[in-house]
Amino acid sequence: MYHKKLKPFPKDFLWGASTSAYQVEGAYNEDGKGMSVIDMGKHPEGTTDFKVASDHYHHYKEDIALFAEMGFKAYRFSIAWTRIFPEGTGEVNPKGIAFYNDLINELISHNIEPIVTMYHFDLPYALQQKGGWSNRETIDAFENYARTLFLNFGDRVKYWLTINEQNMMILHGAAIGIVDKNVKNIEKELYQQNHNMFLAQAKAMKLCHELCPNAKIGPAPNISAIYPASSKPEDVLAAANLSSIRNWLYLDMAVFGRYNSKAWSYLEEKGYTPEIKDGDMEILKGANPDFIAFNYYSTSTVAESKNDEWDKTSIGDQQIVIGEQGVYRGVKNPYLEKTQFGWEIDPVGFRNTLCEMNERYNLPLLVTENGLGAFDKLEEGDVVNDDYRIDFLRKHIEQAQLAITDGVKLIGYCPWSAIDLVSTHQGFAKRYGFIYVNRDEFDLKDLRRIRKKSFYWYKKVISTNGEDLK
Ligand code: BGP
Repeated sequence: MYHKKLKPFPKDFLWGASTSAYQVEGAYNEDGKGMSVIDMGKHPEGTTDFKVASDHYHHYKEDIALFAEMGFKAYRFSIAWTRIFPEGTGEVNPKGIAFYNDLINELISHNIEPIVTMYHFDLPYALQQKGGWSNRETIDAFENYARTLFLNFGDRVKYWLTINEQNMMILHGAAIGIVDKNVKNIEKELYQQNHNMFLAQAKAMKLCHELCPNAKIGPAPNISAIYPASSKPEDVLAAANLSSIRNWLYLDMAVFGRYNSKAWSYLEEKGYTPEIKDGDMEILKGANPDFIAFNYYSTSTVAESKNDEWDKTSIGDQQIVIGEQGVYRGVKNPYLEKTQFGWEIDPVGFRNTLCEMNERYNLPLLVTENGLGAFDKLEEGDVVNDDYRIDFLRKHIEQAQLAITDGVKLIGYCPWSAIDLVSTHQGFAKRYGFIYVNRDEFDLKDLRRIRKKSFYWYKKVISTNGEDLK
């Protein structure tokens, strides 16, 4: 729809940016931190591990000062479960509590709203050894961890996110590195884990409302509009299939506490249905999110499945869809350009996604990731001319404003990432930040912080509340 006049971004709009603990903090074994599945897992050859990352653990004051200089109203980060409970459960590690207390206080002293992800891919390894999310004891461990977070930080944290990209963990566990490839019938196992994570999320949402009545909590999946390759009805059906499995399974559960019928029928057809115990559905129905946080990078385009061998399930990447036999087949969208890493760039798809979620759930929406991974180049005089990133973000913010004018209740925009950090599976060379961190894949150099061109641009965007995007 064309609009004669655009609505402005709301006055208290949460402009900010995001990171996650294991990708930015480093200090992987300091101050009592336990090992996570990420610390113990393999990372792809030719890419760095996560031991030092951006060393934010030791640089957090300097980093937050830079976020404040950009004018951030909010900062979305995750708490490393293994800093709070080195073994996932049991004794609390006081130094872990102290670190996040300091971090939160530092943000608040700069008038930056902390937005906390409770769990971003880094399950404690001790829990993994006992079966991880396949073991229902992990649900209790998560509830106990959630309680500890609410009791320690709930007086200052008003926005909580339960689990980052649960859907990507289930659909692309191998790319993210959190699934054991040796398990038999891996998908069935993953959908059992999925069910258990849903229960953990529901319990955390309920607990948050009991312990922190003034706080808000929501899920944080990766959501993207799915296009049919053509107007052929079978293609339209395939797009709806993928959307039910990839998007709505996760949000219908978080918001309505139910498995949507198409996703359930898919699980039945494939033999992946999880075991549901007595009382589970009541727990799932009994929790209500206050808002939906979501990560958006790209859209997917699919055609009808030919139900042959070619339609293999993709385990390649979070944003590159290949297909699944009998369900859909991924195709290239001829209207979209790609990033250097092959992800399709679709700002209008961002508006589509926002509008679709608004129509379906009618809840406030918070963007917790969106951004461009690129090989940035540090030039003479500490200059990084990342015009391509500015262009990407500008186009998405323009579409966000159009979506607001369409009636979407968008409360904030926190792109990925506040500062350079390690990618999930493509190393340090794939940079997303407004702030350049001076290190290479394997040479840590001096980890100096350098303002990129996008830093100054975003500062202006925030100071004009999204009016000046030039
Ligand atoms: C999301 C994750 C982030 C982040 C981002 C970019 O899936 O929540 O942790 O890394 O994608 O992905 P990548 O690092 O693979 O480029």
